[in-house]
Amino acid sequence: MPMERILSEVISLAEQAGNMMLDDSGITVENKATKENYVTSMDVKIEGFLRENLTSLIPGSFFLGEEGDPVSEGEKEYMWIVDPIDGTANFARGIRMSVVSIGLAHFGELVLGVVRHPHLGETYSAVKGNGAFLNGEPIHVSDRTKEHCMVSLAWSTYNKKLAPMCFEVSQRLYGVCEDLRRIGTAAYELCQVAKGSEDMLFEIRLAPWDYAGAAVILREAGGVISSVDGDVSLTHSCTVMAANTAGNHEFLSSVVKDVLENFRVTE
Ligand code: LIP
Repeated sequence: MPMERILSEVISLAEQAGNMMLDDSGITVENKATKENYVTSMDVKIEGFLRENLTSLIPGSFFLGEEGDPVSEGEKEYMWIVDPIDGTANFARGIRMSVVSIGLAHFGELVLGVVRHPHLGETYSAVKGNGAFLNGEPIHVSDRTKEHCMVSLAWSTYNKKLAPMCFEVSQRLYGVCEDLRRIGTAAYELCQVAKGSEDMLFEIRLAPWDYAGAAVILREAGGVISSVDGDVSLTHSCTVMAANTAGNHEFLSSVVKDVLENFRVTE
């Protein structure tokens, strides 16, 4: 099946999953490893829906989701990397800022991304080499210089021992850039960089399902995303740095790497 046809099917599935999210009555909420890390019955329901339908769309494809068993190591021709609800803490508290995030990798290279925000009616999509879109309209990163950048970031909610390092990065960026934002869904925030509303993102120890789909969208919109060691990982959490331009990505990387070294934090 051509990738454009797969994209059309994935957009439909993401919008169906988003519609499930809109009916948030009667959900149950549980904590995972820490009091800050939630999983709801809706996360599990949406992940089951996407696991069944995405692996049927490409027979033999693997599925790596936030709520299911981790995928085994090794090369896979096609692998779905899915966060059924990115921004679960927002969703569990009734803050209507959560998205469905779907990425597809082909032999370890990200080739397709869809991010759906059901409350705003926004579908971000991209296939590698074919551009990035919001509801079918082309999107592109901004050309703002670092002094005029708005930066999305977080403070290691799931491992607060790393928070001091994140606060140091925040302070250094706040002294140079225009302003900071903490929205609580990396996939949506990366899409805001892709559409030119925001300009950078930094987050330590993000999981692949938080950024896989949005990374394709951001790159196709002209942006840059990496970990501190190179490309973002498809199977393990990593520190993510994203920017509208190569120059701003270099600036962000220099700040993050200097702080990581000073705090002796390793990936
Ligand atoms: C969330 C990320 C967000 C991060 C949150 C959380 P989840 O993913 O998208 O950027 O700051 O702590 O990890 O857990 O809601 O799927």
